Amino acid sequence: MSDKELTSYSKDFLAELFRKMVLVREFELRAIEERRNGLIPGFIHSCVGQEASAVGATAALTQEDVITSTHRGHGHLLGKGGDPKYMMAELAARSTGYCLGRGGSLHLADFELGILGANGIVGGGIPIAVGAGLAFQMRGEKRVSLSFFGDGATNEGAFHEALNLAGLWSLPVIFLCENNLYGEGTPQDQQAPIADLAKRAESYGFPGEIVDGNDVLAVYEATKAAAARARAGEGPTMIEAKTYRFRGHYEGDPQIYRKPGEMAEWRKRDPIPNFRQRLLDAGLFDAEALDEIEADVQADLDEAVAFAESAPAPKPEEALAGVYAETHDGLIF
Ligand SMILES: Cc1ncc(C[n+]2csc(CCOP(=O)(O)OP(=O)(O)O)c2C)c(N)n1
Ligand SMILES: [Mg+2]
Repeated sequence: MSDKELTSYSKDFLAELFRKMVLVREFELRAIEERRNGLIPGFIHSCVGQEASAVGATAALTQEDVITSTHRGHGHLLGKGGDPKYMMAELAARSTGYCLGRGGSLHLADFELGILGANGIVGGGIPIAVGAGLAFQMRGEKRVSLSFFGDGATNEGAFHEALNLAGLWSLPVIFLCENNLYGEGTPQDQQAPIADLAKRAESYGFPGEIVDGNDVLAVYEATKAAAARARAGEGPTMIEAKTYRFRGHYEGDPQIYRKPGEMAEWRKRDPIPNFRQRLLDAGLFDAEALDEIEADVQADLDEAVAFAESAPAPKPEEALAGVYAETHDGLIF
């Protein structure tokens, strides 16, 4: 648990952290339900259980800062201000979705909100975040780029190349590893020779820090400090948020790889009920106020599902629109 007193934060800020974590959890559960109902085609990699890292990290960024995300990215997007209506419509392959219904979960993006994109390629977002950080440095902008990725991604070449350059050039980048102990069905101890992945940062010349990834305030504080370092020109930071996913790698995953008792242990550390209890114990909110936030989230999600249902699918004849760009002399690429 983060050591700072809850009362040192504003009530609005704490309520917003709670609301966003509930939104992420309930968005995922609703998307899973709507997939069963036939509204959503394709895979869903939900981040149920990992809400604190998504919400805590993005709460420490400004709108001008950017993120890159993963195949498990709905929480990252919602944290950064993504609209559940456009997300739900995109998941449902409707023309009103973020990518006009052509991309789905793995391609969600909103450049205006600094969301440079989810990514179906494991580790694929990490070099993109480094490129954004390089652009900010070259333009003299005090912006920060944050890349979310999983434990499995830290075994990809792209991770090592990206961290090396970011360290060499002191780029304003935060590498936020959500270590949920598995890469698909492979336990972390069968895919890497070390358990604490944050150690990898040291070999690229910058600090790596481990935080309780189920404590939204701990992740927020670590990210805030890393963002301050980046803005001061002191270079990158890696944050390893230790966490756990409560559902399968994808919906339908039989999850035969889980260690006995592991889920029950992590369930005790569920980020949302624990944060709710902290807010109640501190006397900052009563149960009714928090219930109301939960009810508001459900209303927003009802609206998001209705928005997705009411929209048409993209037209086949428009399939190539936006794929090619015309140059000044009319050539199409
Ligand atoms: C380059 C690449 N290799 C393999 C895959 C297949 N794949 C999709 S998700 C995944 C596991 C990723 O594990 P991790 O980075 O820990 O993220 P998590 O799923 O745990 O959030 C794999 C191997 C892929 N999409 N891209
Ligand atoms: Mg993982």
